[in-house]
Amino acid sequence: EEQRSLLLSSSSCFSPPQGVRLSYGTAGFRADATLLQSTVYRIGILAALRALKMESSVTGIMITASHNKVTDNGVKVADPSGGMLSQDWEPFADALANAPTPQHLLQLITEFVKKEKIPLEGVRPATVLLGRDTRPSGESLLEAAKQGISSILGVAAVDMGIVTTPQLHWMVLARNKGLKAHELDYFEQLSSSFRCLIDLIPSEGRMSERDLKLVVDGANGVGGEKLEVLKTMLDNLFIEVRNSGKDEGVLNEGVGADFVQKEKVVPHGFGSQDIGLRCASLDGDADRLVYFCVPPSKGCSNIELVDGDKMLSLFAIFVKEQLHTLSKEIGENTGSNYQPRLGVVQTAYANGASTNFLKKLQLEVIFTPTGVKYLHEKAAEFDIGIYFEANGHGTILFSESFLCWLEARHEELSSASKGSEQETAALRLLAVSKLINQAVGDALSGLLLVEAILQHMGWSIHTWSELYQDLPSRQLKVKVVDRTAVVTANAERIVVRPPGIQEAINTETAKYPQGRSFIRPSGTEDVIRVYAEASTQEAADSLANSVAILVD
Ligand code: 16G
Ligand code: ZN
Repeated sequence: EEQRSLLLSSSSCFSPPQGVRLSYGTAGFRADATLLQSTVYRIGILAALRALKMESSVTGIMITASHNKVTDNGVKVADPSGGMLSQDWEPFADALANAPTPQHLLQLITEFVKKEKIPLEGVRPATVLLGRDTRPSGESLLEAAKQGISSILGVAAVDMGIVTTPQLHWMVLARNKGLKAHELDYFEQLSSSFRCLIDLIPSEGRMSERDLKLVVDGANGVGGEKLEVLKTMLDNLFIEVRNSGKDEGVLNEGVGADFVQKEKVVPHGFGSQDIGLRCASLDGDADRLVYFCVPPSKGCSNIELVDGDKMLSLFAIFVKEQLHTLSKEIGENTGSNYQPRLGVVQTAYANGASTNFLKKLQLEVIFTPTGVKYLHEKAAEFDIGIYFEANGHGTILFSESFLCWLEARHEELSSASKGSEQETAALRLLAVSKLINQAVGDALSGLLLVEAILQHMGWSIHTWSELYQDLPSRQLKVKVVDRTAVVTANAERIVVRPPGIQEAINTETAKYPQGRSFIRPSGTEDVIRVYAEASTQEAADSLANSVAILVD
């Protein structure tokens, strides 16, 4: 009864916006910030219920609209695992957001609590961690989330302040493992595992000071701000942060990983003074990362882009090399028969050249639909699963059982053959598992891993970039009335509805050497996205255009 009246009174302060239907898309709710008060309040309720349902654990709420414009905002929930909200709760999120009155809302909650058997009374207190990016609207939305959380008895909200999306996910995971989960602990873990990887580099590989310099575009968002702190804890890497959000620039405007990856041009604040330097770009909430080089001459405006596919390739090469070393025999010791399963996960957007490259490395390549939750889930099926979207979101997941085995193996090796290449390989993999965010793709930890591996290999960004040559590609979007009319299968690589379209796409594609094209409904906008690649840029453009006409 107390619970009922609490919910009724608090929800009366948050009426949903008129005439808009919100849906928990690929990455939570996103809209113009002025529309989101009631949704965020309701997501506060959901995250609190989720924490109670999962045996009074810790869940999280992140308020961000990532790479979208500064006036937008959004909200998403981190599950106790640190990953995305379990997909079977998404319909409940939709229903909550769209309930027209407090009475409807209460009824929905009552039914859901019953159906899911969520314990409301006599339970241990649960916690929801709250975070937000640098958007000005974040402060009042965070208040709304707090109101939602505290309208569920037995659940406390803890405000982590302005954090990157991956930091918030990391904190949720750390708290549920009973570990320290403050921002300083995060920085500590990243910087110490980075140092560990650097210390394990064979001495002949050391780079010159100039090669240790990296210039980072912070998208005028939270990532740049955090990197300014993190970089002071690092030796052996000299980071200059631009677009850190401290000066004039606007969040995501002409800057950031999404802009750089889609437009293939240098972000604001970069130019001819950076020719020859290694550059990287974060997105607005620092869960995406791409690398790039400023083009050598004025006439050529296209940057040399090193995207998520190439990060995946770099990580895969390094991990595979360590696994190989680890499996080598040492003297009488026959090593171990255990063969950990290494797999990589991509989406249809992965450049065809990257998929070929990975297959040549004899890696198991799996495809999933677009969206972190799908990739993450697949990667988690391997002992070591590496996933990346071409747009720069990705990470490496290590299974608990593999890590246990690795710890034990390392113990064994360090007593039997300390300093052996096998022991060093084990140490490297352990360091990678601590450096790379196990909850979600993280631009800051990804950046440190890239830097450590480049130093380990003694590679320049060009050596890395030349692992393979990207096929020219083009992305277009077509505005449509009803994007749900397009239904895809086979990880979005085939259209099954409307009938006939796939055949027409096949006919167009067949006209181009190395042609590949697909369409899919966006999960975040009312558009159908078109992707095409072919052996030349002209061909890719022309294929994309003719496929776009089929959609119209
Ligand atoms: C969201 C997804 C991202 C995906 C993008 C596709 C998360 C955290 N983010 O930003 O992974 O690439 O949507 O957008 O899942 P689209 O469906 O509009 O093409
Ligand atoms: Zn993002």
